[in-house]
Amino acid sequence: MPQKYQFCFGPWNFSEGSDPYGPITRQPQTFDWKLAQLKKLGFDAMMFHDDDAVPDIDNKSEAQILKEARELKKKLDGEGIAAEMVAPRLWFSPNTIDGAYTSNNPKHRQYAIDRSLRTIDIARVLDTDLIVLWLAREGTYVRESKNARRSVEYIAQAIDKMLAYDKKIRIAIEPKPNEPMDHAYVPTIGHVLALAHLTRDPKRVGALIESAHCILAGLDASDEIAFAMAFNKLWSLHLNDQNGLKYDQDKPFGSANLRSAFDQVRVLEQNKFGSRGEYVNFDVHPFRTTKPEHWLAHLDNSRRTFLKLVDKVRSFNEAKASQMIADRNYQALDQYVIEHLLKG
Ligand code: GLO
Ligand code: MG
Repeated sequence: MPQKYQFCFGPWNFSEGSDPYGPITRQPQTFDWKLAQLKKLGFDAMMFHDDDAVPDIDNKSEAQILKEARELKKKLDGEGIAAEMVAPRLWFSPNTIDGAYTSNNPKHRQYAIDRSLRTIDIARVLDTDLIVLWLAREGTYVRESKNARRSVEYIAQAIDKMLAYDKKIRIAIEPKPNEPMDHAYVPTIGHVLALAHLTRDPKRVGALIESAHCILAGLDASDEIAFAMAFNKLWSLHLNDQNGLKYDQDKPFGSANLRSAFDQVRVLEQNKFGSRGEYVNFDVHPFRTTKPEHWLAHLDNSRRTFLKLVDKVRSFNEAKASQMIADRNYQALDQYVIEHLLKG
């Protein structure tokens, strides 16, 4: 049976167009509006930061956090939308200026752990066992400002606290080599899988791959996907695109490099991504120039491109490709891929 894919995105994917050089270009919308758009587009699930689920979380009691999470769960159930994951947003607070789990200030490290445990509380209520860690500020601007070995140990210790707090959760680390940091401590999927082995339960620590983050690390996203899948560790996926080594662009999937997008979909198909209930997430943003009336296009287009590439993968003549490979005629194989992608 061919894989039927399920699709997902997060409320932050309706971004408003601000960048370091200018303000927003689209007026912020409510959460309810975003949920209605997700539903309208026919997506299956939503991803959440802890404070997407419970806004202003730092100023709320544990009881209030649980109450608001329950209200959200009711809303999602009413729409038939699942929560894919919850991620602690550990990069906004004044307590995480110098990093979260790796801050040089012990009080701030504790804040990061406490907040991660609240994230787990929210995930339980939203009925997902997946916690995502994008380790945004775990790195340095000034290399000598932190002890790199101790930082890796701090991250493993923080993960241990989460694993001990809830015996059912799984943690998917989303590596990214830079931005906002100059250098991040967990830059690639190989680092993620190695870090899992420093924790108390490596089986419950896996990976989330984002296409653009692989490109920023100078790596091929389809090879990174295959690497994680060889370990059965690809628990979530952020497809998007990125035009080389620039700021993090989060372009629509396939927008910069269609062939790479084809290779990513091919590797997902070959390894049956989604057969264990995993979602295809698009971590994409509208261009700053996008008008409010075109605000859904980057999400809809990413899914359209993905599904068209699924067709391209399924109609790729594998027998013909195998013959070219047997003949070591990679010149012909290269051209066959190009012509297959160009075929109307
Ligand atoms: C930024 C990341 C970010 C995460 C999200 C989930 O570069 O891709 O969007 O995926 O915060 O933790
Ligand atoms: Mg992402």
